[in-house]
Amino acid sequence: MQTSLFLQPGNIDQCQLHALGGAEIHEFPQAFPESEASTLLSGLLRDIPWRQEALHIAGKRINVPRLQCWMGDRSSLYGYSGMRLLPIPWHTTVLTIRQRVQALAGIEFNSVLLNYYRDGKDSVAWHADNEPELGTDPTIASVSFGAERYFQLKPKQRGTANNYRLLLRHGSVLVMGKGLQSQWLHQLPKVEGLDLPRINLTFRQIL
Ligand SMILES: O=C(O)CCC(=O)C(=O)O
Ligand SMILES: [Mn+2]
Repeated sequence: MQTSLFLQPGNIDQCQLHALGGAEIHEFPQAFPESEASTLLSGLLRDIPWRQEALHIAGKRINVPRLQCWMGDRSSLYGYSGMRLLPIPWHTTVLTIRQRVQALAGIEFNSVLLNYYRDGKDSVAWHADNEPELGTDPTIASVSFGAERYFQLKPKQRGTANNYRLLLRHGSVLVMGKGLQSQWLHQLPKVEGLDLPRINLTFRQIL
């Protein structure tokens, strides 16, 4: 039977569990094999209409240190840090990626935020993805292509657990489960001297 290929929450041979205090991450280090991941990376670099978004702080426009694209069903309007992002329609390559990710996560997603880190100077600062439109404690699936970078995590309440980090491999998927957005913060720090691009897709369910 087809569904038996996908034991929940994914292909168990390939799944590594990271148990953090009060939260779990399921990592699929090779959800997309090397050559497929490389084809997907170059397709996304070429085809996605990457945009420079900006924050407006104290009357100043500050560019976020990465390029982005918000994609999804028409209803999935999303905003954070004062930004409103209108989704563009699904790109076929991204739909192919979503299919694999949904099978691993065992749930459906109606939107995705794509981030393009052009080199080690691009980054994302400490945050949790806990905007009201994601509901309470959402499951978010994160796909990485390109340069390997560290994903750092720290508990929101200091002293309740040790900080944690994991390497985001080319073609890997992280399924960030319950507790991760409510109890933890995450970031992708800058890397000195890194001259290679990375693309990340975080699949979400906007309610
Ligand atoms: O690039 C990553 O791995 C993380 C991106 C992220 O946390 C986000 O877009 O909310
Ligand atoms: Mn995030």
